[in-house]
Amino acid sequence: MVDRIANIWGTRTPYSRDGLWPVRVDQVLDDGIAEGDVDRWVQSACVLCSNGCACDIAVKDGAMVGIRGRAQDLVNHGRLGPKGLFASRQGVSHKDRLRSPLVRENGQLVECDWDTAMRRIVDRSRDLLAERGPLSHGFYTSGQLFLEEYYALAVIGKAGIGTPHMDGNTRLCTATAAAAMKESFGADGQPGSYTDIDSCDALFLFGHNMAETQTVLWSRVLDRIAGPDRPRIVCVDPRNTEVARHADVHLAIRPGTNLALMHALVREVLAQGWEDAGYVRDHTVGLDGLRKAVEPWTAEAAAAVCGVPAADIRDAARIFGTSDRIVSTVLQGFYQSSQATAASCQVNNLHLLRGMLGAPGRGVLQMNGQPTAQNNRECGADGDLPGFRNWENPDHIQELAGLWNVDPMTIPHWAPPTHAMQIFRYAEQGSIDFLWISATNPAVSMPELPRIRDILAKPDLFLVVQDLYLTETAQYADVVLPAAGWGEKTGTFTNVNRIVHLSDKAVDPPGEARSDLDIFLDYARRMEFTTLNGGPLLDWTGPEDAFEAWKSCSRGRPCDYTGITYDRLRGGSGIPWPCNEDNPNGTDRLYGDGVFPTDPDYCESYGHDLLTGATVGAQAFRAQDAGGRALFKTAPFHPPHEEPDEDYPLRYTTGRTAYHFHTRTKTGRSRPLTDAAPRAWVEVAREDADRLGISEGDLVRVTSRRGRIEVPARVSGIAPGTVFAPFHYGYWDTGGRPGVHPTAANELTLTEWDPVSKQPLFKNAAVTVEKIGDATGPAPAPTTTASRPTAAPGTTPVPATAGGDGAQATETTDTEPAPRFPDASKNALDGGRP
Ligand SMILES: Nc1nc2c(c(=O)[nH]1)N[C@H]1C(S)=C(S)[C@@H](COP(=O)(O)OP(=O)(O)OC[C@H]3O[C@@H](n4cnc5c(=O)[nH]c(N)nc54)[C@H](O)[C@@H]3O)O[C@H]1N2
Ligand SMILES: Nc1nc2c(c(=O)[nH]1)N[C@H]1C(S)=C(S)[C@@H](COP(=O)(O)OP(=O)(O)OC[C@H]3O[C@@H](n4cnc5c(=O)[nH]c(N)nc54)[C@H](O)[C@@H]3O)O[C@H]1N2
Ligand code: SF4
Ligand SMILES: [Mo]
Repeated sequence: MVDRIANIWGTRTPYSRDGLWPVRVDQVLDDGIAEGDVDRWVQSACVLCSNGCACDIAVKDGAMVGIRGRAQDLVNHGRLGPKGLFASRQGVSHKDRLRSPLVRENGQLVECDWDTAMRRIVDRSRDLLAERGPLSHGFYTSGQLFLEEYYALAVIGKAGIGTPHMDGNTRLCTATAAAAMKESFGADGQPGSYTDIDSCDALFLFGHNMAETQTVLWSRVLDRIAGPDRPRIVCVDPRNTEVARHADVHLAIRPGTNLALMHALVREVLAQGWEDAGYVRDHTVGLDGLRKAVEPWTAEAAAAVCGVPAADIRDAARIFGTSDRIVSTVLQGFYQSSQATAASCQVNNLHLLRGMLGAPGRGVLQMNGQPTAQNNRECGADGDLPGFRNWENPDHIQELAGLWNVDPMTIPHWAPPTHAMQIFRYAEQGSIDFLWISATNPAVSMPELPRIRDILAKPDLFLVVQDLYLTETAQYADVVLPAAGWGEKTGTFTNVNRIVHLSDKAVDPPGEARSDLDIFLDYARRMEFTTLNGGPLLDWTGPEDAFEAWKSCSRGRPCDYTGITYDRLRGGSGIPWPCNEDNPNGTDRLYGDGVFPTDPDYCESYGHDLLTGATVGAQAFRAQDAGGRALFKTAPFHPPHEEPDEDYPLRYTTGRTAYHFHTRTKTGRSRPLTDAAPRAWVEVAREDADRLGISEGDLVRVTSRRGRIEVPARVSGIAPGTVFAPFHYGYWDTGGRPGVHPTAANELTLTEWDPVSKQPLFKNAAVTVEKIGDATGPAPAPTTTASRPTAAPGTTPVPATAGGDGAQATETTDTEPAPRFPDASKNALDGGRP
């Protein structure tokens, strides 16, 4: 047994370059349950991050009593991380679950039956459609539903109602991943694969604390590091994360300066002649523009802006310029920071310059965060059109209209789709009067919470909230719909490297709760949405129908699912798309042939100006004549809009800890995880703490122009001048609203977004920090992660977190041969390149 709270990544199973990552099956069963007691194991995958670890759920007497990783799956080779082990079941099996719908009566939410709740929604929907038309309706969904559910919602919104006001919390999450891939390659779709980690010589993590946020993927990296020929690691992050601790080069840059650093890296690669001239000539357009844009950015110039030594920037550039096989990952330190899309595209540019794409060990992972974010983007329950279709291409609209048998003019395409921040703006201004929120908790997760709370509380906004729990957001609703959660419904979802998993229903949902798919289908039926020949728009009876319908929609598009069936997903490993007649076993990595989806008739987007966000348009895009080649795109650097000044002298950034997921609706209901990270804190550098008279554990007030939080200080290894707050700590477990000591990181963040991806800037704000109370002990922050304390001179460090009895899991190694991608040889093509 291993304490998997203290030991987040479990026991090492080292392997060498081009080896197979060994199997290690991680398992927990409830106290008092032996393996022989389990009635059945039901196949699923974990929904507590985008890594998509495959698992089996142990069921006994109709309840979930344990979980184990699936040895045969390409993603995790049997492993699970702390959240998967200790929050999957605990997160949905809690007594707080919503068991029946609620409607507001005289200001109070009261229980009711489904008919009453749905009638209230449908009445309001019909009235508003008649009076004000489709633009009165907004839908704000998630990165945590299943593919089938998104596709249903997309068809309802786009073909039933015809509103452009649809988005997901994916806007807060990985809108920039999608945007960067569209700008560089012409369409969304992850180029790389996790198997590239097995083969790489160098691994660059750009604003990605993988050790805490994809713990099982980090185990894979740790196993390479422990092996005979470890890859070199470069970490770009202002905090001393576990990634940084293993890095050969740690660039602890100032938040908001990513693009300056990236310009310097690109410039150095070009200046040293490290680019692959043949690849660039054959497979890209736009090198001259790129060269010109980065010209001023010497390592010294970037060092001055980023606050790191020029020599370190050169070292990082040398590793990129001279390694044979390089993998890069990009996540929120880039996506939620200043100039997000431009900075993320520079990562693509580095790979294009060196031809580091589409071969083993050579790949980019523009990461996802949420387990099913990818599916929202594919299915179009966000601002995208289903199947990565281009809203500016009339033929693509016509295709969808044909598929759904509706008038093409119903499908919104006359202007760019409305992004989440704009949906809330319209609700604030009153043009959106009907807002349906599913599987997301904006009262904690959106920027500038005082404003978000005011919007949600508006009396004339009709608010529907569909969730597992009575969240901070649900407390503002007019109608609350109780949803079935993970393990209680069937559906599919797709992880970072395009691997599709099936999650089968293991147990019944509590009380009257119904799956999100059932709820959406019920709404569609009651609204009597029809096709052109008068039949029902959605005649699906369950998830498999929805999946089959989605397959037709995906046919011929980059995310082609036509070769996948529920049956094929049962029993073995998940399958990476595209999976079709040409690729019956799926596709491990994209772009091995150097052909990109930039054909103007096929591409998902004609792109944007990366500085302003202005759309390029069909004509100008065609004039670039990319036709199958990738695009070098960039923008000039500009500093974040809110920079430190005299009143607010520190840079404020936010993010995650290994032990919690988002607003803690699941992990906050798991004892081992809450014990490991019970309450909020803020991380302050030793230098700043000493200057401000702050000691470990002191209560401090962090103030921005928008609000304040009051939390204990952790004196940590963060870059001086920067403070960090985890964004997990809302108010559901402390009375519902911010009390005397507010804790939610988003009290302080600002209403601003990237011009291209429209992703909000959660990672740059200016704040001031002051001590308001003496410590009663160390800050309640984990000591096993980036938040580990630095000991003050002459004091003893705070002891490491240990989980205790509740946190034990078994690890079984060498039970089975490690899985390998079936067409490894086909996909391992080097295309003649060395
Ligand atoms: N344990 C856990 N795992 C999760 C989640 C969770 O809530 N908890 N959520 C999942 C989801 S939805 C997502 S999106 C991912 C997010 O995964 P990550 O992106 O890895 O997580 P974050 O902590 O948001 O941010 C990563 C790092 O960015 C750094 N950073 C801050 N500002 C800047 C900057 O300006 N530049 C650079 N280069 N770095 C900066 C922070 O110090 C932080 O360490 O995690 C997924 N996995
Ligand atoms: N300051 C700051 N803010 C951030 C971030 C940051 O780094 N810093 N990160 C941003 C990012 S990347 C993300 S992804 C967001 C996450 O922000 P949210 O999406 O608001 O966070 P969650 O707590 O995951 O909310 C998901 C909700 O869905 C419910 N739920 C779970 N499963 C189901 C289901 O099957 N059906 C239904 N109907 N409901 C379900 C859960 O109970 C929960 O209430 O936060 C963003 N906000
Ligand atoms: S790494 Fe992510 S998907 Fe895997 S077990 Fe942990 S939370 Fe779940
Ligand atoms: Mo996310």
